[in-house]
Amino acid sequence: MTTVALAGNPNSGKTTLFNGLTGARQHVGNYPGVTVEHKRGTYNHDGISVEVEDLPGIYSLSAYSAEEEVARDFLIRQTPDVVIDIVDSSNLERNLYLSVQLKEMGLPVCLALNMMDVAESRGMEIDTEKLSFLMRTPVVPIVARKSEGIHEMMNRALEIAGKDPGPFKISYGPDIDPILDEMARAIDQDPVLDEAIRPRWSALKYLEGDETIKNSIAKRAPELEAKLNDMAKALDSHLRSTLDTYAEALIADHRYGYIKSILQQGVLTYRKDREAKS
Ligand code: GDP
Ligand code: MG
Ligand code: K
Repeated sequence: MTTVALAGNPNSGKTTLFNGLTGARQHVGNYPGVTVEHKRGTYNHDGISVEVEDLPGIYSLSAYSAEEEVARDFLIRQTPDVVIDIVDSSNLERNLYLSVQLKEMGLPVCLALNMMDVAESRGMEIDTEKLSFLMRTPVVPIVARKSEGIHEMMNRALEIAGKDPGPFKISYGPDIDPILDEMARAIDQDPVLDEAIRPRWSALKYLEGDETIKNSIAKRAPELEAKLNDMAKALDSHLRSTLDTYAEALIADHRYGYIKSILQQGVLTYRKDREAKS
């Protein structure tokens, strides 16, 4: 059975979409060991049975909260065939921060631009084709509350389910990029590590100071972890002395910069005659 995970920021409309898809065919429980709610249901799409997982609402994949940890763990361990990323279109810039990270994980991601009714009432015009081209991923406008666009969204999601989404790399600048490449290569070439998620993502998380990734590599490949640790430390001390910053902060800056540049390439514009049209 094809598995679809619904990911997104809190209040982006995941549960509305989940309930619309699965109706009464759902099962609610808790994730083992944590009090984060776990919801799974089934949906029949033109005769294809799809298992849908409603992940906890998150802003990032950094594992700083129980919700992030649960969502990330699910994505890493269960590797759903496709992730539908529910985006609140009326807060496009902030919501894309998670979308970029989902893409960086190397999973097939379909962007569902929800709350299009709200975005439109605010005069926002979103060029979905341009966004799709720049993010290298399908983008479908929906209004979950009115069940608009859902069938098309599922069509696009199932088209990419289980397929290699191809590379998605954003630049973190001249200080970080070469180190990131070197760390990713070391992880990739390590005979013991068999990272389900792309090595570059693990390297990125390592540089962001992610304890879960660090411990997981340390447990299986302690020599490699010592080497990665030296590289990360050297980078941080270089960044501190030259730019008065550190890797995690610089990585976040570049991600936000990348999103801003996408929006400024004509993805987001504001209607000037919005009074006249409404
Ligand atoms: P979740 O936190 O991601 O699970 O979000 P919910 O599904 O609980 O939705 C948050 C709020 O947004 C609820 O009041 C929904 O009724 C509302 N909502 C969901 N989808 C839409 C939509 O497309 N348009 C509008 N206007 N409201 C929506
Ligand atoms: Mg919810
Ligand atoms: K490997």
